[in-house]
Amino acid sequence: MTGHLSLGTRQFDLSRSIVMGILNVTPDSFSDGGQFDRVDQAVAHAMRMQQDGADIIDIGGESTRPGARPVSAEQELERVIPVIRAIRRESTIPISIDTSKPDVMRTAVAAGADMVNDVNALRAPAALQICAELRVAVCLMHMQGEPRTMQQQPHYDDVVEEVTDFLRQRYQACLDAGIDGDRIVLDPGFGFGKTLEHNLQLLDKLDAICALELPLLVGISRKSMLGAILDKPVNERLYGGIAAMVIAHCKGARLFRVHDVAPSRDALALCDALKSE
Ligand code: PT1
Repeated sequence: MTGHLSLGTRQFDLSRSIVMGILNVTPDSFSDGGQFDRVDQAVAHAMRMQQDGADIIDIGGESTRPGARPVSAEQELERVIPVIRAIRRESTIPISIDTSKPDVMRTAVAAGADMVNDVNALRAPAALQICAELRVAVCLMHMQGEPRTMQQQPHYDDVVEEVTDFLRQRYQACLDAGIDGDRIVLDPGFGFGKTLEHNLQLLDKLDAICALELPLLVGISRKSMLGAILDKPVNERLYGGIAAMVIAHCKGARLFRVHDVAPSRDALALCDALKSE
């Protein structure tokens, strides 16, 4: 993969992999304590991930895990905005906001976010237009259904073809809305309305999506597809997740959304050292 990604005022050269460190600010992700403690803890974790080699911090205030229930825009804003502001005071590291809600996109970007990471691929009314106006980078992810029910009966005739077609269409919709092509990232959405078999087919055929010649992001870290293969709980999926990430890199992915930044950075350093692709 050659080319680059424009993020804020920065240009990322895609010959070096990009690590997006996950910062969940959902209540279940943090131990109790007041809002102030939580903001402090979140900032400390973000700074740790930056030190470990993260290129982007991805902040999310609504869980999109299978079975998760939606939260209101007010709730989401209350969780993410203080954290974005606080990280901005400490660091210039690019921030992405993991949201599907136009109000949250707008407010998060005003608070300092540089990228919108949307598991709904900007399908909410006005989301495309807002991202075009804000001139932010966007990540368009494929999902079948919605988080609460998406794992009930995922169905595809050809998962690779359907995901690729969807991403191609959403990419075109972005261009039509006036979003710059060099600010668009695609993501097949591992675990989002997909059986284990669907996830494995996508991983195996990731090169088909890379044929669109756009930067590809994958998020596999700690997910249940690893749990199903390894038969291990969420805190014992690191090595399997690293293997999946290296496979994805070999097939052309260049951005990786991970919990464990330091080991991921090491694994990707090896991948990046092979300049043959
Ligand atoms: C992702 C992603 C995301 N994943 C992008 N954003 C989550 N761009 C949140 C499981 O099966 O892959 N790409 N934002 C987290 N969502 C899930 C989904 C977490 C499935 C866990 C599972 O365990």
